[in-house]
Amino acid sequence: MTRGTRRTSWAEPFKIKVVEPIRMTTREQRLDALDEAGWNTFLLKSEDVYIDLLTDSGTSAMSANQWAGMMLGDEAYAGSENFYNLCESVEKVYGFPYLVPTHQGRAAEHMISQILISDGDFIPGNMYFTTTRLHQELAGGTFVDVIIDEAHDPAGEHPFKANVDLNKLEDLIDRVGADRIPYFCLATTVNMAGGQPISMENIRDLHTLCQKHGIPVYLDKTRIAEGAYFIQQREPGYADKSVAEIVLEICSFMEGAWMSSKKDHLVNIGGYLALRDAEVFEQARNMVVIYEGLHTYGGMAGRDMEALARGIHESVEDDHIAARVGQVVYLGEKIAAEGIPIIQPVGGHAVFLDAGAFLSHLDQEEFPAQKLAAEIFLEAGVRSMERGIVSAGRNKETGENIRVGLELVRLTIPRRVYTQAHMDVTAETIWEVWDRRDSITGFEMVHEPQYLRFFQARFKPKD
Ligand code: PM9
Repeated sequence: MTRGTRRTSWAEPFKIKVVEPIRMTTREQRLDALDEAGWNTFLLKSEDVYIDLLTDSGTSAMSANQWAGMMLGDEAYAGSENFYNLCESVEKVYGFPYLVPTHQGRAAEHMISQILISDGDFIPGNMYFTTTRLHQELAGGTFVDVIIDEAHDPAGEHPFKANVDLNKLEDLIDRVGADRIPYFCLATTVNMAGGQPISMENIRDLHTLCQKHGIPVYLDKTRIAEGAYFIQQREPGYADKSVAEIVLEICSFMEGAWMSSKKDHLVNIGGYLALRDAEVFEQARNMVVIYEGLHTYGGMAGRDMEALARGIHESVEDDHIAARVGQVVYLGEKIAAEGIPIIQPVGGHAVFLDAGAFLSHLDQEEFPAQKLAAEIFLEAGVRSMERGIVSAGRNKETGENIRVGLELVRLTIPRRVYTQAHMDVTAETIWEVWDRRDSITGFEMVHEPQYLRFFQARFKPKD
């Protein structure tokens, strides 16, 4: 971004070539839609949504270059040219020599969990993610959160809330022994903590400690570019490094990584496992043919792999990532300006409303974040997502709801999709709900699926 003395505004480094109409509905239509959807924003029909901030996953706008690549799809069953282009992009941008493609991130999580985890193992990490933890549990492991305490404080301004508390990790190693810890599960931006980053210093120290105990560090690489951008902006010594250089440095500490390409990589579908260990690679390459497809497409069409190979390079361009995070911060600051509680500092992919504070008159078991997401939709057709007690699920031993410290609503910004005016309408919608917050009542859950309940649970308003 070039900044003159008078010019402090920035603009996206692209112009718009194709548009997709969206429509506003009436309050009555939205009420009917919510009722039909069991008051769960995941169960709404997209045609009823005005501004869709449910997720940044698979919702990006592709570039002209990516669309051009789609026409070069080599749809051979085996050995597609696009697979080799994908391998080349991953090796160049992240430095991993081995790649196993998957249709999206959780398929890669499934494979790495099955390969590395044995029954009774413990997997430490910097806060859980829903699908990641489930795959670790299904493989017989128990996730242990060793993130710093500051991550659980919504208002705290710590610049690297995703940092690992090395004392907590050492305590775990002392308690269960390093041989019960197959790997450390690291995230460079922690989704459930509000899209918060980790510092390079902490990554380096974590790597040193893990190396001492023979524990490999594996990375959930989803949204790594946003994490690298925060390091560039906030960590001493990184201001002059490019996001691409920082990304490569982060990966240099990792034994392997899985990726949901539906986020950073600006594609609508895709993912992979990227590895250094030839033996783990051989096992994953063998496993992928059972669940995904041949090891040279892993559930993606050739054209998808080509769009992905190109999106990987675009994802680490400094101007792109500055505009992407800039838009998120713009929305966050506009909402917070009215005194509305959000997670601070604003994260990389989303603004997280502190629903526990927003609806402080509700008990957590009345699902304040779930209700707030529904109220925001009712107000103006803006779709968001619960990230609190519903997402956290139940304790696998006691069966109790896990009363997580963070009860949040996530307003997630798709990449290159919405304008600043959409952000303004969204902020104004939140202001309106804030003004009538005292009259909002809670929910009871009337249908609860066994796995990842937040996707399909149904609710009933208490009023
Ligand atoms: N994240 C999200 O909206 C997709 C829906 S799950 C609520 O944030 C991380 C950090 C993710 C993630 C998906 C996955 C799984 C792994 N790690 O959705 O399977 O944020 O591609 O990736 C979602 P897939």
